[in-house]
Amino acid sequence: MPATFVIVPQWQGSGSSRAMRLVDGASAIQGDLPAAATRVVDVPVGAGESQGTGVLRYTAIQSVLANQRRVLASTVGPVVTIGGDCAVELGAIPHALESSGESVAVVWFDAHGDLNSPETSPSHAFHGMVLRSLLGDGPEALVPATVLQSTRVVLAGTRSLDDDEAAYIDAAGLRVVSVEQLQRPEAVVEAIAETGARSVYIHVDLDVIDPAEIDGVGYPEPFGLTVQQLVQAISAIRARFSLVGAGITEFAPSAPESASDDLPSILRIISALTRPVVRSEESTP
Ligand SMILES: [Mn+2]
Repeated sequence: MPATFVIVPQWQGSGSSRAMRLVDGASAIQGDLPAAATRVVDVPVGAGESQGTGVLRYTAIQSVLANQRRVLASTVGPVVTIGGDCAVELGAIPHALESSGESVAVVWFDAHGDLNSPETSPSHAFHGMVLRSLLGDGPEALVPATVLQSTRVVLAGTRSLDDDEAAYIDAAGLRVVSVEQLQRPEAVVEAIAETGARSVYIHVDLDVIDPAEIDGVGYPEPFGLTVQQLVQAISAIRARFSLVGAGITEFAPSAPESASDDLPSILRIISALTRPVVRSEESTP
């Protein structure tokens, strides 16, 4: 079944000074997607308030989440969520887990861990906390009913962690596949196989890509993946596991007219996520 694209132009989860450019990024990607297969989630214009939660713009994030859940409830089959900031995964991943009915691993392609809590976060921006919230540790209204198991998470291409995030990774036993290891696409496939999962959700924060190959990200980190390596890793994953959903986040072009510099790369990634594949298991007689 072809994927439905759900656009979530949320910027309130980002702490970047160019957070509002995430709205331009979402709309630039939307312009290249088939309109009939695309839904757009309403995002409030205002920043919202933290209400003492330790989460910047907490009320706005809560209201986007409610809108996103309503849109997702009207979709059938796999969804590719287009951010917006990484916090759009708070609606997308529980929806994929609840819809798939089989054991799902989440592969988190991201330069960062997104594993802070309101207590440990230096910025209090929720996009840096979303994976930890998905794992069950966050403000009550931002912890999903279906939480992710730490044994089912694979961090991929991670290379910039706060000390508290590194400690959390060790304590929770999260698997990490480094940029170096990803020179061999099978490395991520093996890490997923170790989780025991049969299917996969793929999160892509575009900052997992090396800054030499992507311009429109708010938090560039050196020594990342090439677009080719990311596409090869996605293809290797899809050859082995069924894909229950995916997210592409954090596209924040420096100006609306410069979005076109990065769009060919982004469309290659979307194509790797959505083109039909025959899995190796199924092709073996
Ligand atoms: Mn991220």
